[in-house]
Order: sequence, then structure tokens, then C-alpha cells
Amino acid sequence: MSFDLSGRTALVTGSTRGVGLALARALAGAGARVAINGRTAEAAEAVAAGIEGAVAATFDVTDDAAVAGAVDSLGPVDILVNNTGMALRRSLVDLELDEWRRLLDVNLTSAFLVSRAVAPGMIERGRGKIVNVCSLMSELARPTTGGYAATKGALKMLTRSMCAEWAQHGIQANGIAPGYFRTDLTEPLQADPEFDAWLRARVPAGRWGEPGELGGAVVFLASSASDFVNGQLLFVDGGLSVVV
Ligand code: GCO
Repeated sequence: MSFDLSGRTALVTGSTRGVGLALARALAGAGARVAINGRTAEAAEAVAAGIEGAVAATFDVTDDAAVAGAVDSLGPVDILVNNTGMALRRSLVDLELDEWRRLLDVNLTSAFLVSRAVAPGMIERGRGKIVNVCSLMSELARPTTGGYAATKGALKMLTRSMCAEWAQHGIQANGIAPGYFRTDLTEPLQADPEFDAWLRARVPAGRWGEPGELGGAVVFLASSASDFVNGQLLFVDGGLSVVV
């Protein structure tokens, strides 16, 4: 029963496709009422219609006023998954200031804004689960992903800061750190034979991950099975982060 999410409401940001959608499906499969978030109503409503009990929550996670309004209209949020993220593969010298700022806004500030909006209700109820979708790149870097890695490293420390301030209120804030998965974000890498060969040799499991393989981690961190786990990053990477 400790993995059962029945009666819980889960908001998953950026959940109309890719990893976010896989996480939303896993939470719904464990019994949660899932709010599907995207910037356009059409996509959020179409995805929500295909998931039992799901609702659409259309708002821009980088817009403070929109976040506050959306969280108010959703009602109590028991589980928040901060998934929204974007990648730009640029060397640091080629990364424009507006691109850097956009990465910060989408990958990091969004998690701050939505968490700050849902936390008061969680504090009042004395319980809540926050799962931040960090990354293998919260710990490891590679050329051309400096802006992305910087935001994911910061998201790791925001996760630990949430633990420091909110654990006393019965809130568990943890992160999932995906390695290399078959998503639209990595399509260019999958299509590059040289990168694909490098990855298969580099990952101990010898393959790309499939988005559905992140479901167990998010259900665990969203459920009472993880009530004494706080401030941690759960790496789902086929072993990549622990071998040279
Ligand atoms: C890259 C990849 C990585 C992975 C990320 C997933 O360009 O190296 O996009 O950033 O997608 O580690 O969390």
C-alpha cells in the first residue's frame, strides 16, 4: 500500500510529451489524479483526455502570476513534479545572454515559482511530495551543455534547500536524475551514429533508457514509501554516473 497514490493530486509541469508525460502516466497508474501542464490548452487537454482521472492545467511555469492563479484553481496539490526543461547545445562562448537567461527561466526559476506556490498548502496540511527532475548533468558535464548543466546543478541545490526548510513540515523534496533517454530532447544525439556508439559503450547497461523506465522512481518519491527520504537525487542512468 505504501506505493498507492489513490486520493492524491499530482501536478506535473511540462507533461504533454517526453519525460513529463511518462511521469504523469506512472503517477496516474499508481492512482493519482494528475494535472497535465503545458502552455497551450489544446495539447494539455488532449493528453489529459487520454489519462484516467487527469485534468488539464494550462499555464506558463515561468510566469509568476499565471502560476499563482493556476495553483489556486487546482486546489490542494499533494505531489508536485517540476519537470519543465529545455536544452540548448552551445559552447559557452557561443551561448547568447538571452539563451542563458531562457535556460535559467525554464529549467530553474519555474521550479522555484511553482514550488513556492504549492508549498504553503503542503505546510498547512503537514505533508507534501516535491520531485524535481534534475539530470545526470546535475553532477557531470560535457562540452556544449554548460548552460543546461548549470541549471540542473542549481536544481539539485534547490532540492536540498527545500529539504532544509520544508522537511520539518512533513514535506519530502527529492530529485530524479535521468541519464540518456530516448526523448525528443535527445533526438539529435540518437540520430548521430558516432554519439550513439559512444553512449552504448559508455553506459554500463549498454543502451539508451526508455521514458517509461523513469516511472518507478517517480512513484517511489511521490509515495509514502519515501517518507524518510529527503534532499536526495535518484539517478536513473543505466549506471553511467558511477563508472569511468
Ligand atoms: C546531452 C543530453 C543530456 C541528457 C540529460 C538528461 O546533450 O548530453 O541532452 O543533457 O539529455 O542528461 O537528464
